[in-house]
Amino acid sequence: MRMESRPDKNTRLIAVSNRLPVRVVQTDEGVAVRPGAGGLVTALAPVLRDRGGLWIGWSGTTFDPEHETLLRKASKRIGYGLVPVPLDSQDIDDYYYGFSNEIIWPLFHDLQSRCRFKPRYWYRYLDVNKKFAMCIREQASGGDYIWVHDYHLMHVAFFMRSLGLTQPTGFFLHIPFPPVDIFMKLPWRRRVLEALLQYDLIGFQTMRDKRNFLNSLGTLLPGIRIHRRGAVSDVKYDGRSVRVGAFPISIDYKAFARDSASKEVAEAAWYLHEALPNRQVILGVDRLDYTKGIPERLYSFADALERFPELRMRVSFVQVVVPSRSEVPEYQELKREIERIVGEINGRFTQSGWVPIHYLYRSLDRTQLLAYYRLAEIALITPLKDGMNLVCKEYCACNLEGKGVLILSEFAGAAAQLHRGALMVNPYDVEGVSETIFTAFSMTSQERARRMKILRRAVRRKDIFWWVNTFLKAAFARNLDAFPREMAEEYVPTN
Ligand code: ADQ
Repeated sequence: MRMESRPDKNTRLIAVSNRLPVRVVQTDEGVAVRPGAGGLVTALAPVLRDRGGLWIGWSGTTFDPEHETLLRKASKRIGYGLVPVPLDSQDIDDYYYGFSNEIIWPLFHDLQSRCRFKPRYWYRYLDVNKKFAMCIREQASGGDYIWVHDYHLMHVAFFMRSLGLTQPTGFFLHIPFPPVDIFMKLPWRRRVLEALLQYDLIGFQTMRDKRNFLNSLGTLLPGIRIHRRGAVSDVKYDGRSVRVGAFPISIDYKAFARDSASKEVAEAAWYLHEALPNRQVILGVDRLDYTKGIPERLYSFADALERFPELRMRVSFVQVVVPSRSEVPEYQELKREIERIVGEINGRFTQSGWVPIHYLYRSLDRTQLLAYYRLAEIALITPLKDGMNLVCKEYCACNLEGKGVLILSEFAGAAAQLHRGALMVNPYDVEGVSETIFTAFSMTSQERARRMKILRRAVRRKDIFWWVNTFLKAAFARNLDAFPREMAEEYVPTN
């Protein structure tokens, strides 16, 4: 089925993800459909429109038949189909909050002590993945390519096959894949691996994740044959041939560069920086999540103020935290912890006319977000582990004057592509991060411009459209010679 080098014109694309690219929300006037944001929608929408495609996913709220009518109308507006998968509140509790976010999310970010391996979660995860497969059966026809996204839906191809569907199906994991010793903790480890091998192509963010996955296959599935060749490997198991590759996701570089050059953004940036005169702005932007390393980052900043008093009055740290999973007690606890640390540091260092940390707990509109990207002299992006991290790429795309310095965690997937221009840090190393903050602060404008040029080029060359094309090319290519080893960048620490 996948023998052409590209999907031909008649191949319809069906995207499948936990969430639809729109949200169904309750407003004062009743239920409404709002557009979802994010790179994935930007990248897939033109392909879906072009091919009369579909997007299948959860609408973000418990199912009501009225939603289908609303989504049908919205489909007409946006130019491709929107098909909701009906989930009830027990599904959402046990499949979404439970299996996906209390087991797979922490485990795959190497934080196994946060996992709650409740069997109930597993059974519900299987039920919901089957619901997705049944929805695909209702919608799909012979010439479709099914592209399933992320850790909530690892079993969809398995259920598709058991329902007799044979369409070529790809899977992309947006989060990291853990090393085998950690993956082994998952009580259902073998079943998850075997289910993943029902896809025809499995994509990871980095070579690190791909290698971890192949090592788990080699350890847990005797008899598997892995041909590691280049950036896309070939795996043979149980009479099937499966492709496994690394495809670093990215952003719509041109749109970020263009929009950050707008008058509106320039003005917003000017006003925000005017309020912080004669200071370098250090910026952190993250979803509220324990994987993003926010407390560790705050402690590093405090250490920098302590050991490098030259920084006092001369830097302002703006930390934007976007609300996320706010119904979960663990996330509420993290919010309280962050607020306590911010209070402690500000209480200790604030002087007349200078507050060291500006803490924003809210979602910013695009103009505001881009204004912060444009004005910040330093971006401090230090997740404990991250599939890719798009914020660092967005920061580079918006850095039109080349005056910004990117400090980046070694454990972000983006490290593989950006390590040549960024200052790399281990987010657990408080003193190392603090010294790097001082290095960035002291960096000459020539060195900043040199590094930012490298960064911007890297993001521009492999943007979100490159990502979609490369994944689909790997799905349809006759052979894998087009994916040589050199294509796969990797970060290797130097000290
Ligand atoms: P996330 O964990 O959500 O994504 P990230 O890649 O950084 O992390 O994306 C966050 C997105 O939210 C960015 O596009 C950013 O613009 C937006 N955003 C951030 N702050 C905002 C704010 N204050 N207001 C509005 N929008 C804001 C998961 C994985 C990542 C992987 C992506 C994509 O965890 O590792 O990079 O998927 O595959």
